[in-house]
Amino acid sequence: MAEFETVTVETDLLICGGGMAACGAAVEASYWAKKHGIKVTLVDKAAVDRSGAVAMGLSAINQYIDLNSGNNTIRDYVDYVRNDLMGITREDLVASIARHVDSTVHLFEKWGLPIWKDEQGNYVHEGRWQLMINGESYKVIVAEAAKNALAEAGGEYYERVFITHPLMDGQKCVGAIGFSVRENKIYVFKAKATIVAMGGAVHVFKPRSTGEGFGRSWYPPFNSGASAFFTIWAGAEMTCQEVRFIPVRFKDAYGPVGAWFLLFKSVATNAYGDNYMQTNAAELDKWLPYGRVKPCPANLRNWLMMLDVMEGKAPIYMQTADAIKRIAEQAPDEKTAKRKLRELESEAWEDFLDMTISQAILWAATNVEPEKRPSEIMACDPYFIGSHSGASGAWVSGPEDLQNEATRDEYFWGYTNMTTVDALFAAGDASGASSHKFSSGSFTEGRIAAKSAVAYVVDHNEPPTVDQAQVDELKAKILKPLETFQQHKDATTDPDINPNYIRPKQHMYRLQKIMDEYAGGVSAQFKTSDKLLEKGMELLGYLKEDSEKLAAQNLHELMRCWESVHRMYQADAHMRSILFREETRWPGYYFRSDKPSIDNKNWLAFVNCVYDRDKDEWTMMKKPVKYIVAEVEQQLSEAGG
Ligand code: SFD
Ligand code: AMP
Repeated sequence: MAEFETVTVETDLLICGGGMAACGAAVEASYWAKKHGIKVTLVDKAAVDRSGAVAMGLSAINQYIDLNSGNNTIRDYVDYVRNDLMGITREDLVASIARHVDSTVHLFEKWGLPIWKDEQGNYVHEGRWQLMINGESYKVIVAEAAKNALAEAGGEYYERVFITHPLMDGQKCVGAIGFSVRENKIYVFKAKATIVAMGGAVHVFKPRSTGEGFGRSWYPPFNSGASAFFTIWAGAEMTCQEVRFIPVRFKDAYGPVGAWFLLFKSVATNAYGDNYMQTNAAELDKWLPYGRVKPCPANLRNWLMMLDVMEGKAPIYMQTADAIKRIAEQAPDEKTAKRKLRELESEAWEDFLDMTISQAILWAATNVEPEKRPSEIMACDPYFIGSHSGASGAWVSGPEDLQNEATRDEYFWGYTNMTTVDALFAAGDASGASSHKFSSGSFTEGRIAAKSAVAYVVDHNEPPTVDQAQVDELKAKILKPLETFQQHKDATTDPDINPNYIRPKQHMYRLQKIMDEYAGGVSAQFKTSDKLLEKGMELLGYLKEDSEKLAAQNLHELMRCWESVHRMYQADAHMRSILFREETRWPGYYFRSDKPSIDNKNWLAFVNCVYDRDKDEWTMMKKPVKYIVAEVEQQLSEAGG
């Protein structure tokens, strides 16, 4: 096998990932690093300019509180998030991000991000909390700011280095290990504090687009569960691992719906023209108190749609033509109406071109004129994205000043955004129970985590102890698939068919089949049960055994091997958490047929879990949901929550 050089990088603060949260962390950490003489290092598996979920750009900034307007308060946002997550949220974390997010958005604008303005020069809101942007180059702008900040503070960044594992000194994280996806190099990063910001996970479940469309999913194919694996392997307490996210999107190319529903006030209907949000409204009473909150929680919006699909009333359509016509008709005269119509048409196309270019291509390829006929929408496949309307991630400490007597012991243990593992911080999709951060909130949480991690380094400024035996062991483990391939490749004539190994694609397909059929994927109409989960977990156990036989032909495949292993741990945590929570709380995300209703009496609680890598054992636990404002508790209990 080819020789691998080991590159050792010694730093004070290590930022794993180069997405929104990592860039926020780099900007903020660099500011404090200069003051304290601290070295900051960022490492991304890809090129920061176009990595992560924002790679293709976005057409909206989904979290902006607009505190200066006086129309909204932090409390309003916290209420919105808690209700959207059916009561399960860490209010302290949500509030911590919300109180700083506006300043992040103003920074984006200063750095050159075009935010839509109306004739009076005010931001154009998509909805109450969302702003419209010309965001094709959003990530490039944010990456430039992060790189400039690092350069000014003497920091550095590494691109195309895939992080596989944390480095541990007992219960403390002392850095990370990974490999270059282009050169034969292993990277050992030794750090006094580490921030995990490697996004969420897709392709844990079988996607709707397979074969020739494989890779076209809503969530970017390159986010593959690295954050979850890193924190799980380090022994960090994880939360909300059952809270997957299934967005509703334009069918097959996954174009966004937010602008249609919120900005254009469009309606979606079944094939017979019925608005399922109205015709199925009675169903909402089964999911109280959240069934009757405004806006209706995302999973319940999905659920009302799915009920029609299950009754054979598909396809489901976004009535784009009606929405455009309705807005144009409000114009005072015909000439203005015509101009408005043209404007709306171009906004509709731009919404896709800024964020999901393939949807515009699909519209063009299938002769869709949104002003003339409706377009199909559907529920995508399940994703793990704690920064959006899912909630999975690590359990992190909240800020001290937002705790009250009830929350302090549960939600606060020192440095803000530190996980339960010493010196290990998490932000963005990597931290859980603080949904609806989106791009701006993830960047903000990266800033919060970085400020706190720098404070940790200042307080614990001793060199990390990294055991060489651990590094050697991990290095051998990481490179093993290359060795396995070389050793056995000549046993057969087709490298895909070989009794001695499993290739990463086969491994991923097997994982996806298990999750799809047993854990409530697309084919199972998002339904599962205790019995299905138990069987699925047994099968996942065999896959775990076979992971020892993963084989990689080259560096690219080596990355694919580790992506699949990362996803497998995310899958494990997910199934265990669904099984542990003995109710259905988020119909529209998943439905447990053996426990088909919400049980606020017993399960208005977090499901947390911890993995012991030495024993290969999981511990499941229930953690209380506490509110940072006491009246909320009161209101909820009066409403049966
Ligand atoms: O509306 C490793 N999101 C939207 N947010 C908005 O504000 N507005 C929108 O319009 C949004 N839309 C949207 C969104 C997401 C997606 C997928 C689509 C559309 C199609 C949400 C935000 O994008 C999201 O909240 C943030 O990006 C989350 O930030 P963060 O930092 O947690 O994740 P990231 O940006 O994806 O970055 C991950 C980074 O990790 C790297 N990485 N690095 C080293 N080693 C490994 N093993 C690694 N694995 C991953 C990645 O390369 C990347 O740098 S809307 O349609 O919903
Ligand atoms: P999306 O494009 O679906 O990610 O939506 C962007 C933002 O709008 C997110 O904050 C969503 O929660 C919100 N949103 C989308 N559709 C609706 C809807 N029908 N009602 C309320 N909020 C919505």
